[in-house]
Amino acid sequence: MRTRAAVAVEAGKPLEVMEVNLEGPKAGEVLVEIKATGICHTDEFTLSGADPEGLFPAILGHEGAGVVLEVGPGVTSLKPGDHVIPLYTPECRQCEYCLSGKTNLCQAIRTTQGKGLMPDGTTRFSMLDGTPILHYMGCSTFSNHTVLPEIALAKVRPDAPFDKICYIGCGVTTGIGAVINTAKVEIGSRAIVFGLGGIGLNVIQGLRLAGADQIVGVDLNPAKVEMAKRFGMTDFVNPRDVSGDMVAHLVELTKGGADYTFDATGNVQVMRTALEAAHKGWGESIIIGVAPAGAEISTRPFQLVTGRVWKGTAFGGAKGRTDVPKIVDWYMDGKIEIDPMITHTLSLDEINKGFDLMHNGESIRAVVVY
Ligand code: NAD
Ligand code: DAO
Ligand code: ZN
Repeated sequence: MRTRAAVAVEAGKPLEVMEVNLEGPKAGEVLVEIKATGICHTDEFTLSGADPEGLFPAILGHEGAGVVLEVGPGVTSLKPGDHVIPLYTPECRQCEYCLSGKTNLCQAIRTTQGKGLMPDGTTRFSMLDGTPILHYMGCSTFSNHTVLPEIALAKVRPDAPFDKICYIGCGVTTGIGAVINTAKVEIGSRAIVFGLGGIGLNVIQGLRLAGADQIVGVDLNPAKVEMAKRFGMTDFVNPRDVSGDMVAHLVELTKGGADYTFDATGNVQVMRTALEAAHKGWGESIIIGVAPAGAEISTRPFQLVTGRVWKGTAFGGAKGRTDVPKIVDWYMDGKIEIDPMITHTLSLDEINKGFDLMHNGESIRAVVVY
């Protein structure tokens, strides 16, 4: 079939909206009509060329929601008409990683997904002249139609709005999951969140859900304050307003250091501050941000010797097929909020505007509605 997609032709160039060819689903695969997709910082990271694993030409986008149109041979858990959210972290429930119960990093299709290919080693997308186009994070939601492996789709309730629940495909789940699955924050905790963007705000609402007493937000952009307060931030620190040592300031503000700190900036200096602002003896610091290629983190080992713990999280530690439908229910039941974070809605033709809004710090989430 033919469909319309925003193609990342090469790094550092705007996306080009064009008609592309899409082959139907092969064994174990599913054809999905994408109804809405968020634009995440990670798409920007890859498009900019800063992602060492970025491949081109490709169809980016990994934060979508849509409807199953057709299933390939052997697909048993989905049927045409089902509403789904694509998963860049699949859940096969059979691999060593899935069965370990210790991680959400299913490895069933890791190798081919990392190469921009379907599990059989081929791509379903091509340009009208036949040039192959690669998949991205196994999702490629910047296309009106896409093909995914069955294990990379979460079936969700049909009454949930696509233009809101697409955000559960990355930002919402990553932020809330970092709090609940990775940090396992307890009621009454003190926490610091570095970076109040699309991920950090969801860390904040996760902390509120978990019953944290103090939620300190840190950002260089004061325009983020109002929204962060709305989601539960109790204190705000702009590093530019702190004249002395930032760690000492945060330790004093949290009366000895935070029980949990979260980096949602991707800046390795911030990651160090986050670790060192965690409470001596038990504080845990969770890295969510994706740092530039070649960047390294450092601290004095004594910070760990004295009980601080450094952890990282991908997709908030969520097992997609199991957890994503539950998070959709939380949204529909009013347990979590999404609507205020969708600051801009665009058409596919306007997708590059979504990247501009992100660069300028003007959007939390821009969503493309097909
Ligand atoms: P965003 O651009 O919306 O937000 C980043 C925020 O950090 C902005 O508000 C910015 O002002 C602030 N910031 C930047 N530098 C800062 C500094 N030095 N000190 C304080 N604040 C600073 O980005 P986002 O969509 O929220 O994504 C955040 C990070 O999370 C990115 O690195 C992204 O790639 C990563 N991410 C990780 C996962 C995962 O599974 N681990 C998933 C999605 C995104
Ligand atoms: O299993 O080796 C692996 C890698 C899984 C990829 C996890 C990516 C998470 C961070 C990227 C940000 C996603 C938007
Ligand atoms: Zn698996």
